Order: sequence, then C-alpha cells, then structure tokens
Amino acid sequence: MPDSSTPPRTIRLADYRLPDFLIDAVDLAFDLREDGATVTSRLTMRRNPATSDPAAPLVLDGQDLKLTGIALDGEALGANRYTVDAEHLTVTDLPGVFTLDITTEIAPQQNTTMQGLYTSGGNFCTQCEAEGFRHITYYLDRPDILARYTTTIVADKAKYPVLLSNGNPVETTDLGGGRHRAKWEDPFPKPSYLFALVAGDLVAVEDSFTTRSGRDIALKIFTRRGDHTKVDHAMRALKASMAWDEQVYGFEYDLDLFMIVAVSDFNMGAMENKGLNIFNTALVLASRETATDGDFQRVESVVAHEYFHNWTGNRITCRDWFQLSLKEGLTVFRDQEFSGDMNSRPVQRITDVRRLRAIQFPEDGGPIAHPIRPESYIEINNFYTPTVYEKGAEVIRMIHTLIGPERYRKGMDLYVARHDGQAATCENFVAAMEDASGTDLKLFRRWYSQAGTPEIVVEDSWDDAAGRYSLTLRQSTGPTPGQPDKQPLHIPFALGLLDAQGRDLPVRLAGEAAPAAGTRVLSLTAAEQRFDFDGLAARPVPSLFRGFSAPIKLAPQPRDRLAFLFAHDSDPFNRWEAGQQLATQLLLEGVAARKAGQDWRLDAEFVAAIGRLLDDPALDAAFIAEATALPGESFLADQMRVIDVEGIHAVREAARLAVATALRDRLLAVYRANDDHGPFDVSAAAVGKRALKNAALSYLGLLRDDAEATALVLAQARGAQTMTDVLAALTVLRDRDIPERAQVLQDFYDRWQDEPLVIDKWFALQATSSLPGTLDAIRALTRHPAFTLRNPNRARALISSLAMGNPLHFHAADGAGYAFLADQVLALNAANPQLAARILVPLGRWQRHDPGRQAAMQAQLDRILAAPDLSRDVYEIAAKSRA
Ligand code: B3K
Ligand code: ZN
Repeated sequence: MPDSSTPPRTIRLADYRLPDFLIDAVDLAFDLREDGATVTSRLTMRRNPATSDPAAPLVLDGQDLKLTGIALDGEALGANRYTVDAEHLTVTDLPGVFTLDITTEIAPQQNTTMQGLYTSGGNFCTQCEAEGFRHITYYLDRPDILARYTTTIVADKAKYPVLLSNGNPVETTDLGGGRHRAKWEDPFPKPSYLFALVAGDLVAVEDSFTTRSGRDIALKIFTRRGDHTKVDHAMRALKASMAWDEQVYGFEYDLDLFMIVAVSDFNMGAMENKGLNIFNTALVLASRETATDGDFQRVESVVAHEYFHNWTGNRITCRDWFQLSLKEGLTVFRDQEFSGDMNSRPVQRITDVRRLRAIQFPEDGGPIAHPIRPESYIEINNFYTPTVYEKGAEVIRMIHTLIGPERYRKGMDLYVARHDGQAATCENFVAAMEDASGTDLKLFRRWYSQAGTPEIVVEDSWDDAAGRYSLTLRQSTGPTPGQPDKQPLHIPFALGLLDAQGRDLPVRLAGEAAPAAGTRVLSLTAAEQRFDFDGLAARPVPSLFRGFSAPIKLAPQPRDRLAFLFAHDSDPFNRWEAGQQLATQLLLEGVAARKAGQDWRLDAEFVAAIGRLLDDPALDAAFIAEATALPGESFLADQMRVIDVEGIHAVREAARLAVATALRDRLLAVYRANDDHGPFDVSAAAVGKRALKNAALSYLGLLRDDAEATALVLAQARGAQTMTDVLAALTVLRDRDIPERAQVLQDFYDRWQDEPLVIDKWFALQATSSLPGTLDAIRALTRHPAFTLRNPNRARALISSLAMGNPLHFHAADGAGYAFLADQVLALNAANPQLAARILVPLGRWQRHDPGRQAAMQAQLDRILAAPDLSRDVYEIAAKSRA
C-alpha cells in the first residue's frame, strides 16, 4: 500500500459532483533543461455557476511537484491563503473570477512512470491520460474541466530542434544563446488529459489531406532519424481514416494540422492528444522487412482509432472516468468497422471476436470483472481494460445491430448535435440512440451496469404437421465480484435458418408475412423466451448468433449441426465458429480421454473437412487460414471447469500433428500455390495468401521426420523477404529442438540488433516456446544485454509473452512461472506502477486451476501484497485478485 497506515481510497461513480470552479483558459510555459523543467501556468478561472457553495475552497490536483510560486490576480499569495499536501494545492477565499499563476519544478529525466512529462531516447514527451497532467502542474485534473490552452516551450535549439504542442503553431523565436521558443494555441477547449508536449530531435514525413469541404490539412509524422523510412503505411492509414470518417460519419477534421509522434518508451499503444497524437513506435513504424502483416494491420487500426477519437473522445469527451467506455468502446467499434472496410470483413470480425474471447472473457469471469461502466476504482489506469474497450465496442455494435445502420447514424448525429464541446456520459449516448431510433433501450442499458458474460442455452423443436420450427433461448449470467445476482439482458439474436442443401431460408416469425431469405435480428429480452417460425417445409438447421451478434457464450450445439454449418453456413463468421466449436468439443474429449488414460484420435471426418476447406476455390485465402486453425490453448482452457494445462497442450499438438500427417500433400500444394514472390503489398489478397501459406507451414513444420517440410521451414526462416514469412518459420523452429534452431535465432539477432521492434519479436518468440527448459531460457534472457524492464515494449515482449502467450510454461506445476512473474512485478512496482499492474493480471486467474496451482498463484499474490511501498496500481490488482 502507498502508505501502510491508510488503505488506498476507493473512488465511486455515485460520488460524482460538479466542479466548484471552471477554468476558461490555460497559459502554460515550459522551460526544458537537462537538469529538469520549470512549468509556469496561468489559469483564468471562475466559480461554477452550477454549484452553490460560494465559499468553497479551490482544490487543485498535483503530485511530485515542487511549488515555487503562486499568485492571485498578479499578487503573490501569502502562505496563509493556501496549503499543499502530497496530492493537492488548496486555495481559500477566492473571488468569483480570477487568474492564478502557478510555478512548479519537475524532473522529467527522473520520471520512469511514463506519465506526465518524461524523456524517451533523450527527447521530452508527455502522457496525461488519465491523470498525468497533475504530475506537470497543479490543476483541476478531471475530464469535465474544458479549457483553451496556449503552450510556450523554451529549450536548447540543437538538442531539441522540434517543439510541439496541441493546436496550431503561432510563433517560433530564436532566443540566442543556443535556445529557442515555440508557441502553440489550441482553439478547442479540452480536458487536461488531452494536453501534449514533445521536444526533440525528430524528423517529419509530411503529406496533406483535403477535407470534403475543401480545407487542406497538413499531416506530419515525426520519428527519430532513420525511422522515417517506415511511416508510409501509417500515413496511408491516416488519410484513409480521415476519408472514412467523413464518408461514414460525416466527421471532418477540425484543425489545420494533424501530427503523430513516435516514441519508443510508451506504456500503451498510442494517445489521442488533440492534434498531436503520441504513438508507441510499435504502432507507427512498419516495413516489409521489420513488420508482420499483423503489425501492418495493427498500425492501420490504431492510427484510425486515435484519429477517430478526435470526434469520439476529444470533441465530445467523458464527464468522469467511469464513462471511459463512452469514448473507448465507441472508438474501438469505429476502428473495427474501418478495418473491416479496409481488409477482409469476415476475417476482421473473426480476429476481433478471437481477441474478445482471449482477453475479455477471462476478465469477465475473473476477480477483476467489472461492467463496461465500472462503479468504483482505486487507480483509474487499471480500468483501461478489455472490458471497457472490447466489450464496450460489442455493446455499441449491439446497438448498431438492433437499430440498423441508418438509425445508428441518426443517433450519432443527434449525439453530436446535443453534446459537441461537452463532457458527456454513457447515458447521454444511449439516450441519443434511443431518441433518434425510436427503439426502447431501457433494458439494453443493463449492459452498462452488469458485469459477466451471459451464457445462452438454445433448444429447438419441430412440428411437422404445422410446419413450425421453435427455438427456446435461456440466458443466465454467473455472479461476479460485488454482483451476486444478475438480471436478464437485451440481447440481439441474429438468426439464419438453412435448408438441407445449406441455403438460407426466410426467417418468418409465426403470423408474419414472409420476409426475404437471410439473417434476421431478433431481440432476446427475457430469462427464457420462445420464438416460433412458420412457413417451413422441413426442419431447418439454425445458424445462431450470426456474426457473433452479442458477446455471449453459447452452450455446446449438436455435432452434426456444427459439421453441417462448418461446411455450408453462408455467414462466414458462423462457418468459422462452427469449425471452432466442433474442434473444441473434439479436443476437450481428447483431454478427458488422456486424463483417463484412454486412447484418443482426432475424428477423421473433421480432418477431412479441414482438407476440403484448404483448397476450396470459393473461399478467401485469409478465411481458410482462420478456419483451418485449431482453437488456441487459452480458449480451450476457458471452456474447462478445472483447467488441464498439460492435457490441453498435448492433445492440441497431437491433433495438429494428425491434421499435418493426413493432409501433408495438400498442405504442401497449398503452400506452393500461395508462395508469391511478386512485389510486396499489404492488400487483403496478398495478406491472405501469406496467411494461408504460413498456416500450411505451421502444420507441415510439425512433421519432424519429413526432410522436405523441415527444409522448407529452414529456407523460409533464413531467406524470406518479409517479416511475416520469417517469423512464421521461426515460430515453427521455436518449438523444434533441432540443431539449426540456435544458429537461426542467433543470425536473426545479429541481423536485427539495431531495430528494437524486431528484437522485441526475438524476445517474445523465445518466451512463447513450448520446449522444455523455456523458463530457464527466459531467466537467462533477462540478463541479456538487450533486455531491460525500463522499456515497456521489451518488458512485455519477454514477461507478458510468457504470462499470456505460453500457458504450458507460465502454469508449470512447480509454480516457477508464477514466481518469475511476481519477481518482475516487484522489480517494476516503483519505477513503472502502470506497467507493473498490467503484467500482474494473469496471476489473478487462479480460480479454475487445480489446488496446487491455485496455492502457488495465491502465494505469489501474497508475496506481492506483503512487499513494502506497493503502488496503488499494483495494490489494487493484487488485492482484488487475492480476494
Ligand atoms: N486513450 C488512450 C489510453 C490511455 C491509457 C491511460 N492509462 C489510448 C486510446 O485508447 O486510444
Ligand atoms: Zn482509445
């Protein structure tokens, strides 16, 4: 705990109060030096007419600041007029309208937390969301305080030729003596979390975009020298995002300049500061040699995400941090739809659902389960979660599904008309959607307040005489911490009915006129509900929750139905899903058989179905790659009451080997057919071909005694021209104990040692190996000269790759993986609490492990909780995980 005498304070949504004061304008001046920085701030303030206490003191937030000056309306304030404690500056006896001048000294070079003002690679940069601004100066550091900012930066001209802040540049002046000054003005009132400053030796790649109203916007991407050759893709993505947001939402960019700066030390992916987005290099830089197709796609989607925040987040921001999903869930939904339009839509949906299941479902079923609008927190940075982001996006998607795209767009227009320039709430958003669509969303609102993943059981029946097919759906949600009893939710139920040839039939509710054949969206609103369908000649095959129309868990369906849908469903998501569900049933049966000491083999029919997909000319290559991959170990684990770590690994590997053995020649043919050596591009078609080729390779690589397959893997690892191909081959070698492995890895390191993002891949690769001795190898890698915990990308590459991407070794029965993770959490606790708390999360998922592993995980949580000077961030996750 931060201070052993008082437990950290819990902040509650129910305690929200309007601010007593408002800030109309902020005039900031930064003097940046090698030994620190001086920040002077002039706040133009007034009492909030909407609150009633005329004597309320002004309580400004501030942490790790040295106050060196304070003046009210130009007069230095006497010591009797204010008090300073570790987190506040309180000023009493204030008039109705006034200016406050505050000077603080800060130490950016010593700031390892990566919030507030800090340095990365010798350059200055900021991260203010959620509460970083209070580490820069005293302020009302809450998102409902919207002010106009002017920022002046003074720094050494040679070391920091580039000086940036939000808005438009208004002046640059050479001050002599090797120093210079830049002044920026942001005309849009904004909350402090969107403030940004960058000072450094950076180069810009420039471009421009003409808006639909004909304004020219200058676009600049800044990187360190040398990296500027890798920003073409980000620039393309930025321009595509700007065009898409105009077309799909009518949102036009509002400043004359849009900037992105890439920094290598960054706690998360990127930050949407007004006009000056700051990005982790990992999400800007991409080249064929250094980035995989997955990296290219992530760059595209994060560039879009941050750009989209300009309207959903910046123009309309959040009233308080409990409303975080208002901007995050909505903006993730927007970036997912953008990526769907730019790439293969079905594969995008599959990727997004896979991600939701991999990271959000376990959260929703674990100790830190919370609704998308949480009701309390100790440290807000701990709530930038898959639930707020990914489930939040599913909630917006469900509204879109329920009311349809046209009414959704009307709802967005109304939301903007009502709230542009304001700090809004999730309720404001839903109300706009409700009012614009005329759809009652009263029950739907429960998605905002209820945590947990609903489980749905579906039963069907067929009345031959009446030609009537009936589906009965039952929904239930298990208890989550603090929410023992759950209510039924309003769940969009997208349904298709197929005939025996796999053709879509009309989904006609009893008594209705016949609609067109195809998917129909119905509403499940009760704990149990029956739907009757008429006009059918024979019992249909149902395709349930098409497109994953709600973030739910569907109870296992009959195998013959899954096999049929896997072969025929016209909904590509559900076709993929049927294969995954079928494979899951088969593999879990294998896990049970192995445990009982019985023989088990992967069903030959299933293997044959995979074979038929492999070279189906009607299917998209990227889709085939997804549909022929078996569900991952973590997904399988999530389906078991008590997780059998070794069993899942062993059975899944045996099944993969069975596929590879049975389909060897077809896999080889698919490999060859998709091995394209033409010019490089990242079009959906080219990416799909590489994905399918490498899906084939990952199977072929399992054939240990097959010299041809092994030679293919080695040749690709050594000679491929794209990082996608090199890494796919290395991923095969990662798990193969062959003499060439070490040399190939060493050659890779030698070739890429000056490219940090590629070296991150090198660490991550080794951390995810299934070979015996991997944990020792990881421990040795912590002593590698290129390893450092101080760089979040590097730390995550080794540590989170083990904890989240290598269940076999993280969950080693002797608990060594857990102890290793706890060591790293404790080593990071003081230096970077946000990162420490983030990497700790997997240790809290002990509930469904066997008693031995449970005890070992809990022991490490106890060890963390007993450590002195625990940060609020780590304390909150450890304490909630242990409870
Ligand atoms: N809004 C930022 C995340 C800030 C995280 C603060 N701990 C990036 C994004 O979601 O776009
Ligand atoms: Zn965001």
